Amino acid sequence: MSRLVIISNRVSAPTSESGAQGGLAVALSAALQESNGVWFGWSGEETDHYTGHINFQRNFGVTTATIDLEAQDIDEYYNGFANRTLWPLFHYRVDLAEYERGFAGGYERVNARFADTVVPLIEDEDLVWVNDYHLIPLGQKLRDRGCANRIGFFLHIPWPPMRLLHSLPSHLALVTSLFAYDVVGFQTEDSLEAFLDYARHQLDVEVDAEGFVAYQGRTVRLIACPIGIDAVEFRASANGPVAAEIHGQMVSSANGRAMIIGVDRLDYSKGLQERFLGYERFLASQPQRQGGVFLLQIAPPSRADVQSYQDIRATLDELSGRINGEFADFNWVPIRYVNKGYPREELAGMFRAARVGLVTPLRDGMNLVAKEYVAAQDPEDPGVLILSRFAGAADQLTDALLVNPHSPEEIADAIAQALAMPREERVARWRPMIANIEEQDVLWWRRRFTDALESVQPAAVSAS
Ligand code: ADQ
Repeated sequence: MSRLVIISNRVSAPTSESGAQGGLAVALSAALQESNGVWFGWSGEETDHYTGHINFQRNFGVTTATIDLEAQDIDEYYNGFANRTLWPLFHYRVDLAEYERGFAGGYERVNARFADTVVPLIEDEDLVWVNDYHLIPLGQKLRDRGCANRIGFFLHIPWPPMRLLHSLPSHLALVTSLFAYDVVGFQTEDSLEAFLDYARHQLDVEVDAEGFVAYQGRTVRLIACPIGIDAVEFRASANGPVAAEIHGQMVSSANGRAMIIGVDRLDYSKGLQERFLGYERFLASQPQRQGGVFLLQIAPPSRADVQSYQDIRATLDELSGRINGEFADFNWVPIRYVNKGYPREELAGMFRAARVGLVTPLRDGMNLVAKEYVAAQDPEDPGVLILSRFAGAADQLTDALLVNPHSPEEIADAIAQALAMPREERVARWRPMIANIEEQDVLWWRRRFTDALESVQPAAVSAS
């Protein structure tokens, strides 16, 4: 395998040999170890003045190279264009997307800074793998600096429909910059199709049978490449001592009640407000179930510097309080709402203890929680996954109870169906899902992407 240079906004250096930090970091770290590669990105730290100084570290066989950014970069590039413009727009929330010239300028500047800093680290035969919406124009900026390597890009979030993308003032430049890459990967066929729809209508280009599209002298291969989890590791966690301890605590604190679990970053795309309303509808429509069930919603805050995240947090505080006030009894609280993160082994134990996994994003590139919930289940007595039709994972996990996350009635009906589902049906639904999750795991994803990248011919480019 060629040496790999992975570039992403943030770098997740391994913290242990076993990779307790999760599937993506483990999969990429394994690829970096095998190929003696390097992982480059922002340290997450702020500096008074940008210097471009690279901090190299080597942990458990993985080399990371990080730079600090100055306050204006973080405001305009990260909190601004990435999280206040692209994130909402790509999750179909045009109402929340903010279009500020300063954001767009900061995005270009930081992408140029990434390119300037990483170019000297790239050797002739390296494969370069750029990740996610923070860095869409990076490939173009690397080409501008004479980088002739094979460069791939993977988008972890959905690609929006053409009509929505039109609301972005710089949509044409953003899309055409993707043609600097050799391979562009999407989570789903749906996202790939949405990209192609734009390319056909705006750029007048066509795709061939292998997914190659040519535009202005460059050819890019488009692939759908759904990300997976490290299923073996997660199942082992669910069977391990930490999970067993947590499982025991959950069972005793549930006191015979059925637990429904939700685990999400606190983000408006995850459909938490709609989920609470669906659960409220369930409680109201099934009075005989009240007191016999509870929802554990774990939602650690994220992107707290962005107003829309402060707003959704306030909304959920209010809504969970209202529902609890409406239905709770002296010995029962219908929603346990927790704003903190938990170690993966503990999450695995909680997932196993839950009769129902409630995963209802309004839009999601993939959604790894859905896969983790399934992987954590007891094969003899698995719980039921309720999954949004609008999560990328719904393409693979077709045996889940699929719902429209905007419909409180559908969520309420699915909860009732899940709680009443006989064991034979639960097992019959779980088996094909776990088979898919084990086969198309995170290593499968990584190989599929790097194989596609390795198989393209490097194109000659000249520095401009
Ligand atoms: P996210 O939007 O962050 O990822 P997701 O795919 O669900 O969403 O991954 C979240 C990860 O964080 C999971 O591994 C989960 O276990 C963990 N996590 C969430 N809440 C936690 C908590 N309270 N404590 C500990 N861990 C927690 C983006 C895209 C997704 C895409 C992924 C990967 O938005 O669509 O699936 O990237 O490509």
